[in-house]
Amino acid sequence: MHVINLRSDTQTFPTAKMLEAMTTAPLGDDTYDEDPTVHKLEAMAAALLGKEAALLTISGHMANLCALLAHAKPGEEVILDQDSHIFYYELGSMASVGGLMPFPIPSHNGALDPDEVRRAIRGRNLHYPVPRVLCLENTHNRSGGRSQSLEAHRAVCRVGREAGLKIHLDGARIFNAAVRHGVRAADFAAEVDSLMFCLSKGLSCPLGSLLVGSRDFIAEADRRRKLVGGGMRQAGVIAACGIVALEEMIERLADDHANARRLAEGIKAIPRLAVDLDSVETNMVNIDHAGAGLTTEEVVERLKRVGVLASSRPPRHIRLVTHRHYGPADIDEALGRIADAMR
Ligand code: TLP
Repeated sequence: MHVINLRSDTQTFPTAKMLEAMTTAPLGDDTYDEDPTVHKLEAMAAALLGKEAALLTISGHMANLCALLAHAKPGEEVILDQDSHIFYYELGSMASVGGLMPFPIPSHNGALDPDEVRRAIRGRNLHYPVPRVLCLENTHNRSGGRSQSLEAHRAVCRVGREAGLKIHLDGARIFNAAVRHGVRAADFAAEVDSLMFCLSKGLSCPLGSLLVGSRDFIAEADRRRKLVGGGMRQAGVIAACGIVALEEMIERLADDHANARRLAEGIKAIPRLAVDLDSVETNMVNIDHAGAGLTTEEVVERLKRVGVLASSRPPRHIRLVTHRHYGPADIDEALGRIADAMR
């Protein structure tokens, strides 16, 4: 039985062309700023997102952290969603490494409400930390891959800009958002000071993320990357994959979205599981298993036994993420197995 691994789009392997590119790319020492393949990828990323410069990092977490460290000083405040990846899954690194003060506020279906952001931005007062950064996330992981429209994005960015905040967008899956809304990723980037996107998710690279912004900002972020031990040497081997990803892997994300919808519609027909079809906007499906009377880990374990890997979103959800390795036939196979497992 072949395992159908829907834990995350991070589970994707590099394509044959990526592996070939890794072995043929010209290399140099990136710490000396001499890797031509890194230069090429960073220039491509900056151009694609409409920013002056870009910086390659090992992970999305590192790119987010470098961005925050470059934007804010210790004691300054970062307004962000309490369900954002940065707040929920990044070990509080902004506080432990950077001395930054997170100010978490709720999101609604993955989006921050402009009025709630406005209320969270406190004026200058002897007692308050200085609000410095507003963080956004699109697509939004914990809401099940929901994606804010360009209009919604612009509305919330306007609030941050009017208050003089720096705006950072965790766009780990910004191309999923762009494909979903039929706009350019650069349209989202135009509203923010910095944007991070991942090569290692639906774009299928083995690792790597890019941070984009102004030349001055990227120079600062480069110093922060070194500070957190993220300087690299012949990083062109990573960058070579990224170049292939940017050339070939973006448009196909629409297939992942169609497969997520197929999956969600199938789940709806399985007794004891529930899914909100409206929430399935990109490549993720959050499934409510409360009707099964099992814990999240028990559901994940049952699925594992039938060869379907899911990730847990306790207390009552599991998450399935579609990606390049599985087409409609695999989705149907997974649905059959899930139905068996829940019987
Ligand atoms: N998300 C991973 C896990 O960490 C949950 C996943 O499987 O979805 N921002 C967002 C919105 C993300 O979803 C992730 C990874 C990151 C940042 C961090 O990227 P990496 O894993 O490269 O540090």
